[in-house]
Amino acid sequence: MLKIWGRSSSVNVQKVLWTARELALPHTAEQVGGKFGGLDTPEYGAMNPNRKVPVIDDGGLILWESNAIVRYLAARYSEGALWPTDVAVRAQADRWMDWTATEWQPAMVPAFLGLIRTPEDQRDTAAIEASTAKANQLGQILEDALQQKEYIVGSHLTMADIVLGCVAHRWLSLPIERPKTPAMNTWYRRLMTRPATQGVLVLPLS
Ligand SMILES: N[C@@H](CCC(=O)N[C@@H](CS)C(=O)NCC(=O)O)C(=O)O
Repeated sequence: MLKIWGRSSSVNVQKVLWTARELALPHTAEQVGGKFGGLDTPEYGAMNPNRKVPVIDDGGLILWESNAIVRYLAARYSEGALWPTDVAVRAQADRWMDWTATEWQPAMVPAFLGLIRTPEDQRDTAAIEASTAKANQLGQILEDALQQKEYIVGSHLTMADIVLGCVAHRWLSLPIERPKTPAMNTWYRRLMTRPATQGVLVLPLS
């Protein structure tokens, strides 16, 4: 059975939990990392030398890096659905997944850590403001791309919506000033009606 390690408050773990639930894959999920600890054992280091979450074990295949895990699960268990078979469509899904991991997600990290995980009197306001401005600028790119679209690529949910959706959940839930993003809000609400997101994309952020 698929095993997933990682605290469910992690956006990167949420991507994997949602994918497993979306595909109705029988799985176990172990809370490790953050306040749960467990990343400094020799056994965990052997699975992921980065000592980060998430990690999966699927029938002996140990894998880390959240987007790689989502791609693997989609390719193995959801060809033609979460995993677009058309190479050009898949390239666009990959493009949005890589953009999320390398641009949008890192841009909002200082704002997230400052506003959600740091006591008010210890916050670096300048860092939070710079992070918010960058995350908002990038959020506008996704807003523009979602105009007149139900999903980010193609006509149905793909792996790219899952990865983007987890990060959009975080951005849309941060206590910051944001530009108006009606297309993103409609898309996000559509994603949040899916049973697989219930209990995974939760509030408040923590
Ligand atoms: N690029 C990696 C990043 C993994 C990562 O940074 N994970 C964080 C949580 S989001 C982590 O393990 N932090 C240490 C901890 O939770 O104790 C991925 O996408 O899987």
